[in-house]
Amino acid sequence: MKPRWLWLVLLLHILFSSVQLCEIPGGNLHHINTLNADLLKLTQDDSTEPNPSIYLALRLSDDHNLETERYYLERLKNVYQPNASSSLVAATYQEQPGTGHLALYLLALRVACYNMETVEANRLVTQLKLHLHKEKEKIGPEGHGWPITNYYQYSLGVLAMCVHGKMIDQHVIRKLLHAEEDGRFRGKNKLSVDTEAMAGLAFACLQQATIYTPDLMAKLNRSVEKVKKKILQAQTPEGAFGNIYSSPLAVQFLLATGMSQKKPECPKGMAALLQHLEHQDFQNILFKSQLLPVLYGKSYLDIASMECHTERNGLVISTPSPTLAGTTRRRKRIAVQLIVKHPPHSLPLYRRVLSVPQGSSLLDVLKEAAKQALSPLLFETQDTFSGPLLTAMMGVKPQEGERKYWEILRTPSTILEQGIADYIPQDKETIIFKFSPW
Ligand code: B12
Repeated sequence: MKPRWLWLVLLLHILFSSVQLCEIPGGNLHHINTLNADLLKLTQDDSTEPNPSIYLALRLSDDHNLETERYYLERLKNVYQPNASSSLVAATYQEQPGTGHLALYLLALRVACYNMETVEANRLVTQLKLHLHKEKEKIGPEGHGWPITNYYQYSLGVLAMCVHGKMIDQHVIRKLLHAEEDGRFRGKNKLSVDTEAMAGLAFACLQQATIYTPDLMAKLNRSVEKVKKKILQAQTPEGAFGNIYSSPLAVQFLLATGMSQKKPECPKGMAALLQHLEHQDFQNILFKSQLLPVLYGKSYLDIASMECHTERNGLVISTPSPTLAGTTRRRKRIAVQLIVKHPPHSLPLYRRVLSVPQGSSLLDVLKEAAKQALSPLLFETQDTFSGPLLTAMMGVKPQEGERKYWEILRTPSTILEQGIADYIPQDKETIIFKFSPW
């Protein structure tokens, strides 16, 4: 943990230097290095599946630990290309990776300057093409349906193809343009800034390609401006775009599209991000890995021009901070109420007040509820790149293809901006789990 005065000095330095530029000068800033080293440390955890987003962040950094990066790429290959991998302990992907995962992996290969002129690499590109085709078909000719995954992953797929300089079926692009124009990047009647930003990055990449018709180019130009307008309008008084977790990607988009340096929105957003970094002590992996490129003034669009030579190789893996043994004993206990709702049934499927140590995560509360001898809570989770997603409660889960999920709210109706592993409930708080459409 850094002393507070050091954070303050760094923050002031960064804020001062970002007044004119929507970029932070990288390199010697200590806390950028801390985030960098922190992500590097995450690569050492062999117990979790490697995450291409972490790799993208490390590669887009100005400071590297090339050996660790090489090792992590090998781990990614073991998962996504088990046949091509030389490792004997190759982990096999249970099913074919879906659109988003495949797209992230292809971005990882490009950011590593991997030779794509191989049968295996071409097979992956073809696979992504096929995924995008199926996503497009699922949306339907009128554009009223939804992709198989979601528009965020659809955009990631388009971005990955574009970054590799691959020609994309213009119908696939037009579907995404149409969805943007039609305001379909929404969740719960609220703009999904993450999705806008990811689609915006894909459009911005396509803008730079010279292989599409003038009519399509004109549409792309218009959409980039629209995305920019929506993202800027989504800025909160505190400076976040949408919420703090969508802000790194939003700033990536603004950087990639040459946000006017005279405008105050970008430095304001950057200040909010830095403040969050300071206060939250680097919690969320997705947030961290989408933020690091921003701190170097980069975006996922920069992957397209990666050259991979003369890289600064000196980043060291930080040693674990000493834990204060015994200080967690005798924590005050708090009461948290859990309610599980399954509309239209008016009676909750579950309701109980649990007693847990202060500082417990919501996941800890769920585990405590599951341990109760009398009417235990039943729940299931699925590991994702954002952490454990709550997938089933009291045996209720979405059917194959059903657009429903377990929404998490704080009474009376505040939608949580964090998942079960990250959210820390307060004393006497009531958390509602509601099986909802999305
Ligand atoms: C689409 C989406 C959803 C969809 C996913 C369904 C689907 N099949 O597409 C639905 C509507 C279910 C959803 C739900 C939630 N979401 Co959401 N979601 C996204 C979005 C826009 C894209 C995810 C994606 O496809 N990633 C790409 C693929 C390749 O990565 P992946 O890890 O395989 O993706 C899976 C996970 O991201 C998972 N997922 C989606 N949301 C969340 C949230 C959490 C906390 C976890 C652990 C997993 C998870 O669903 C994806 C598909 O399987 C992201 C934005 C982003 N920047 O990632 C927000 C995002 C991840 N969601 C977020 C939140 C807060 C939630 C909810 C907690 C909201 C709530 N209060 O109910 C719930 C999860 C509740 C639960 N049951 O655990 C936040 C997470 C912030 C954080 N602090 O971690 C994000 C970053 C949006 C934001 N800026 O606020 N989400």
